[in-house]
Amino acid sequence: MRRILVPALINLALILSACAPSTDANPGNEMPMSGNDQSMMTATPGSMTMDNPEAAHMMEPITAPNVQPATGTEGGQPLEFREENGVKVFELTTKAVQWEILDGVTVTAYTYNGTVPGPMIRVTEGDQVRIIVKNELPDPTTIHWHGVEVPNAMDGVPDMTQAPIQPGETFTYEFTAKPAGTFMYHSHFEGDVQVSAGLYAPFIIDPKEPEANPPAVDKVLMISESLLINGQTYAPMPMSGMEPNYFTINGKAFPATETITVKKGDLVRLRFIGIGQFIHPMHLHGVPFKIVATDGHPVPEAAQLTKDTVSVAPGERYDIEFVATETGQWMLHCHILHHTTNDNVEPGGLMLVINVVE
Ligand SMILES: [Cu+2]
Repeated sequence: MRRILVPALINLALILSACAPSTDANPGNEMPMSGNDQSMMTATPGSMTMDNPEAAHMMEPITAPNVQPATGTEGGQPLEFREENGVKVFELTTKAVQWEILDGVTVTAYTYNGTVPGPMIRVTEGDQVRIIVKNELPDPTTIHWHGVEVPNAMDGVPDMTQAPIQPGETFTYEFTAKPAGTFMYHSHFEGDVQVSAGLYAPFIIDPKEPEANPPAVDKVLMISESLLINGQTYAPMPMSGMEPNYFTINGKAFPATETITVKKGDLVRLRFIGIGQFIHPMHLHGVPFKIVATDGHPVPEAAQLTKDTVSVAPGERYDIEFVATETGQWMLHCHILHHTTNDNVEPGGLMLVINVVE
């Protein structure tokens, strides 16, 4: 596969560099543009806007000077905060690290606080939240609070709602956490590269009124992809020659994914978050589940589908619940079966074990 990928990548670069400049070759582009000002333009995977030299970032390996191995080993862990006059204050630092997705397989990652995913921000609905972001990446960045209802100036869209946070600079986001549900935060600057490189993390808002029937086990599973060619990390995309060869749940590929141990009879909640660039039909063995929330919003009980597979598309969240009625080691995996491989070797990728014990 590597032998195929490398020429494909070179061919693609040659083809794209040969493309004649064109101003109307990107009809599907959602970003507004005026005149020749392309400062707002972010190259969309598959779009033919590569005459813009800015778009070349898509084809380059992810690098940073003096990248060190990550000190943390587990992403998505709760981030500590301090209280200042009733405000919950969190601190994030964006930085590049070497992140191990699998024994002996390491990617160059852009991270929040050194892990993939970044740390989980978990607050209660109505909390006043302040997040201080220091950018230690070699590139500008911003943070978008995906699904959270924030004031426009806090929305994190570069050159639209704020100036990009330049390397070495700090920016402070502040808003009221609402509504309750499963959300995330991620880079919105050259997102095709920075999000794929690891700038994503869960943002959970618990309801003000405690839940009547809280689950015994409550896990967030962020699904993404990586592309490694000859030890170099690239941002994978749904684009010829740029497809991923590794697939991760919370920054790890099977068998490095977490085994979730639950007791027989436990109510289990899994919060799927699609943060990669591909759709993943996640399939649970053993028992069916109910979809209790979509994109953070509760599904009324009468409308909850009972399923054993749910397709999680980029940007989507599905909270599923099931009662672990049977003991044993039950697989949870993507049913696009190429996604359960590591560089074309099965098993791997988007698989994890739900271990139901007495
Ligand atoms: Cu998949």
